[in-house]
Amino acid sequence: MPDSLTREAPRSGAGSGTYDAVIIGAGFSGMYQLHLLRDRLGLSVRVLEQGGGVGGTWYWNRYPGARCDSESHSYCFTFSPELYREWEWTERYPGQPEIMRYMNWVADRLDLKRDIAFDTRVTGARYDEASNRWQVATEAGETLTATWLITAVGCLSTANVPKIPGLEDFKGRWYHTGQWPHEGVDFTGQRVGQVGTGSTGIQAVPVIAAAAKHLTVFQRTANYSVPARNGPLDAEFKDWVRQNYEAIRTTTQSTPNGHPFVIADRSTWDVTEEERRALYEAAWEKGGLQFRATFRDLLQDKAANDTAAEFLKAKIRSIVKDPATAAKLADIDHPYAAKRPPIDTDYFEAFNRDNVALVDVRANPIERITPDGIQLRDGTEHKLDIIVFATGFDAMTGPLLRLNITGRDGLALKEAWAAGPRTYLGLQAVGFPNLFTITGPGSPSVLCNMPVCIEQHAEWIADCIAALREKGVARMEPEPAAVDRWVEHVNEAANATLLPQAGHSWYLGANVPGKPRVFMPYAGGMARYREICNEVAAKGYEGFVLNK
Ligand code: N01
Repeated sequence: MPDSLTREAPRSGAGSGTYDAVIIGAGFSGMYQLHLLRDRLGLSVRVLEQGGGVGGTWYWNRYPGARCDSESHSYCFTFSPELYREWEWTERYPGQPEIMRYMNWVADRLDLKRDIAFDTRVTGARYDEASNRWQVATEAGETLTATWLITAVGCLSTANVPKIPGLEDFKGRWYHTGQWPHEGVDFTGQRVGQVGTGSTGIQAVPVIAAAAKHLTVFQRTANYSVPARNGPLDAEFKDWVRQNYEAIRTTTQSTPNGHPFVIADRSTWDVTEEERRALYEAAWEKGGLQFRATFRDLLQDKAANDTAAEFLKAKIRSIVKDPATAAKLADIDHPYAAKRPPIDTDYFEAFNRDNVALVDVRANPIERITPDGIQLRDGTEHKLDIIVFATGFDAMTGPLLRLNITGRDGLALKEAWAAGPRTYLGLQAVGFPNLFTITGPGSPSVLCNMPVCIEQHAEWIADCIAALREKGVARMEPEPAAVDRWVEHVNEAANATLLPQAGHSWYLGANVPGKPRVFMPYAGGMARYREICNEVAAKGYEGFVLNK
């Protein structure tokens, strides 16, 4: 990829100054929010971005095999039919370099980069009650002030590197997938250890295996995966996408998780066992996240879910030739899709290679990292040249808390959320006036195809700011009772599904030691959430306190 697509020319910092709005982050959300506030509302806006270019999560996640699990014709902006029809995706699922090309193309088409300060890390944001303005501090010592502060920092941008004793003494190289070197990593002739088998790890294994001398995969929790069936898109499909822009957009906006397919309107129990198997087989052949949409009750009814789980475990046993390895890979302890379901290209097949080994670190945990590799509790040492941590993120709250946000009366967001995040609609928190969190905890966010929920949030926020300005409202924050009701509703929505049953899922914050266990995303579905947000706005921003 040409360097211009990965790193912008150096700019002279953020520049202290006074703005209507400051946006933190230049991924999908920050870019669209900038466009709406600047070009539709005519506000003065500055975007502060830690990376050297646009792209957000895609700027950092350059690990081998990095590819989106959403289909390309739905993993993009849809607010403009012209932009939508003009860009042509090449594969069913876009790879990281293609997504970066797309995001740079959009940023250039909308002339966004002139208002983005790259390489600019926010170190703190403080609400000043006297002036009713946010003061945003950067690492370079600048201070920007703004009426509106909007976080567009993503849900999965704070890398979780496990605190394993001895890492500092490791003589080889180590990397976290979410902070991958821009120049890539040469695995040729190397003995590689990979910790983690989530969506990221499952994408990385086959690619690293093909390049390395040897790959040892350290698995703590076995995972389901369905083949992605990725491949180039033909001209006919590309035409169909261009011609069906409206229909595709209607589908993604009306389904619970924002994907371009509908969930089947049949129960697992409406069909015979034979028919069920045939439907699962067809979904497996089609590939992708759509497998989850085979029956409408897979995420609500444990017995229904068991039928999918058994089908997928049998697939693992049929692909993986060594029965002991297959047994470890199929020893899955949670319902299918209760954790974010991965999709893959030859993940289970990779374990049939001579140079790939699986180590069960649930049975025999990692004890420490030695200068030469990874040592397990029973004393076994795996000698390694490179360790890859595909160990995920301090999800959803991590990227917000590290901004050091302080609201009214000196209240730190960290204190306010000490027992877990509390928001109204995932958009605002009590004590933090005029602060909006795009895809914040309590919104569908990670349970939805991200660009779909990002567009909804950015549009709702822009409409809200426009309405408040028109009414002369200077300050907005939620009523405590509205937050209580919303938190209760988020819990109810989660408990109506099997999602909380994956006790170690990052949806619950369980992957980060010491993090409060609270189910963070809103599981009631994106379409329903959109209706609720529209209703709140139509009722004059019901549940918010508005001050002139
Ligand atoms: O992270 P994860 P991820 N010792 O948290 C293991 C999105 N995404 O980066 O389950 C040993 O899911 C951990 O084990 P356990 C997507 O939303 C999107 O893979 O905690 N193992 C688990 O196996 C996804 O869900 C796409 O027991 C340790 C793994 O590391 C989200 O990002 C692609 C450990 C972490 O899995 C996060 O996925 C990729 C330890 N100390 C990701 N600590 C696209 O759509 C953690 N683990 C492109």
